[in-house]
Amino acid sequence: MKNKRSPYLSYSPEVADAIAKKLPLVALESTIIAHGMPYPKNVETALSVEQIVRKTGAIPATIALIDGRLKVGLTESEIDLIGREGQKVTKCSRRDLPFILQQKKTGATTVAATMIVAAMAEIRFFATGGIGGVHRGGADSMDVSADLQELAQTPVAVISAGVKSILDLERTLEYLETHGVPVIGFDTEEFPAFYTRQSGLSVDYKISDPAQLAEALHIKWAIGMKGGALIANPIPEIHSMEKAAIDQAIEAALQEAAEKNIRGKAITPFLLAKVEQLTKGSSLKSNIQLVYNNARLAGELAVAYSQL
Ligand code: PSU
Ligand code: MN
Repeated sequence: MKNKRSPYLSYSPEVADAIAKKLPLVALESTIIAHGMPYPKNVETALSVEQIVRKTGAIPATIALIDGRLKVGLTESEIDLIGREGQKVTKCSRRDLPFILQQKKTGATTVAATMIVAAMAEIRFFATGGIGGVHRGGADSMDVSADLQELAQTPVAVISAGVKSILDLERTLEYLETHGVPVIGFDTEEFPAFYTRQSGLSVDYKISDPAQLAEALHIKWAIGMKGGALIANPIPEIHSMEKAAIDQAIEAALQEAAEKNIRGKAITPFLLAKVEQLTKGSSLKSNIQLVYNNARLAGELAVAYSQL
């Protein structure tokens, strides 16, 4: 279906129907499918995540670039295509969108790119696993994910399980503070570190009630403030990993990345795959569970927001 807001935006039938009925929507990214998890677990996870969103009363809109269109809502076969093609699909952040559209290539959207497309479709909530941030050694390499700038300018709340310690968590939070991005801990005062609930770092606000959080965001946008918010939802205790085991895998992955001189957009997918391999799949299990947990919260927030 064509869209009046952008000639390049295409809604799936389910999303078009949800917009017509003014149902709450939750955006989902596709880089996590193509570059964040191996096939076929990536496809199974993406489909389950959509089901979890539906159970909350919201409608899922997985976002990707296909055939020169910004797709908001994917069919099962489109999700399968992105999952099967995996690393062959172009990873698209903000800078890439127009070029991948022009070339009519299949593109998987990062957090930044997913936020841009979600905002075009007026979707305010977006669930994922982890966001990009300031890389370790980032003060020297200047490797700072475009996700952080996007949070500063685009009005979408991103629900994540915090940031993986492949990144420099402290500098990531400093960067967000500088750019005015609020970090809200859902029912926690501590910023979670993706696989574990602890980081030793604090969030800006602890909020435990989705309705209260939805209202605060509503106020942010109602008073004309630009930008989004980072909602940090800790991994459920029973699925969290042992800190020593994950730290060890991350250190080894970082060392190999340095030896192989992997940089730029390739480094995040490289580290994710390496960590998964080194933990023999146990990090993947945790990763899947925390995404489910985030999808549920995002659905609840979208529903609460729609009731304001
Ligand atoms: N971190 C994760 N899982 C992911 C990503 C990051 O734990 O799948 C993906 C997201 O799509 C994120 C992107 O937006 O990597 C960040 O890439 P970069 O650092 O190149 O901006
Ligand atoms: Mn980077």
